[in-house]
Amino acid sequence: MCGKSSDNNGPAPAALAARLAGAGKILLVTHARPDGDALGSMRALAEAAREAGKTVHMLVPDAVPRRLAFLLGDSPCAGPGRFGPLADGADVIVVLDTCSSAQLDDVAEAVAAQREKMVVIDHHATRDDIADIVWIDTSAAATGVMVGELIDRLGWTLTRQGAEALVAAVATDTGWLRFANTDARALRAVAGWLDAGVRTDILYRRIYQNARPQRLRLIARAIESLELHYSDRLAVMCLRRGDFAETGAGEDETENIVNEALRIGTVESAFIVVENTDHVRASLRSRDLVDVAALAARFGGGGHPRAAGLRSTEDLETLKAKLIEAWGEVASG
Ligand SMILES: [Mn+2]
Repeated sequence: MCGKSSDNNGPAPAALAARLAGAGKILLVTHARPDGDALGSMRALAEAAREAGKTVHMLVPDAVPRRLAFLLGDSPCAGPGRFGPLADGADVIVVLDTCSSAQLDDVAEAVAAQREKMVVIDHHATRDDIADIVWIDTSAAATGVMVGELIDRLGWTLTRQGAEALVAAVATDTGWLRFANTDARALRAVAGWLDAGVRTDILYRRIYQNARPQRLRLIARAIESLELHYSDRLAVMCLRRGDFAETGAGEDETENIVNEALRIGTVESAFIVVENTDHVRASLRSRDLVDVAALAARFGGGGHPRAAGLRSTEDLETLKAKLIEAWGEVASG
């Protein structure tokens, strides 16, 4: 069981707050390929906990994407090799924005060994049994919304940098407050953080209008690769190793490219299959018809019904063909 999940009024957030209030040393961990919600939530909780007198460390299981590194400010963020010593020294370990072992990459096994110290704050439906205190609220637009509520519950102080990190968390997970998960709860939370002096225009520019030319060339390659299947209802794009080599773009410069295909009116779901150095991965997006989290789960991945992902050891063409076939089964079923 990963069972003490609950809404905002259930026992999980109260138990989680009590654990954090009583801790002196806190280790914050988020998922591999961290996004704005992962990093923003982690930074805000770190800032607030430090203000409350706690010793806090942050850790990601792989690398921090350079376009989002500013969200961590000058706070150091450890890599997977430091998990052991930091976890041994911590009173509590908070896993943010995931409850999936697969998403913890190289630290997944070490996390399992620290189970009694682990607590989880997450809004994804995909979950493994990694802790007893698990606050999962799938109705929350972002983990950042939950972190803001937790900081309020604890009576901790959110710094302006913390508020900015939470606006970034919620805005990036909602497509800048456009996606179906955008709700009044998220907008009220963001409004409170704007009152703290956060400038969304500056934040937008830093996150979305700060790319290298190589990324735009990579987007062009992805769009050039577009295939449409099932009467133009499924869009599939690919990025191969050669696309990265020839454009000079990095493997961390693919974020959101999958959404480009949703510009097409007939498209119900969009996939991008990406060949990385040591594996192939896919990002899946959907409107209402198909639950892509369930589809990703068939391939060992997970996420949200409208936004999910997976990694595979198959080659790109094989994985692409299997995904296209699986979508057909789910969409017609
Ligand atoms: Mn999230």
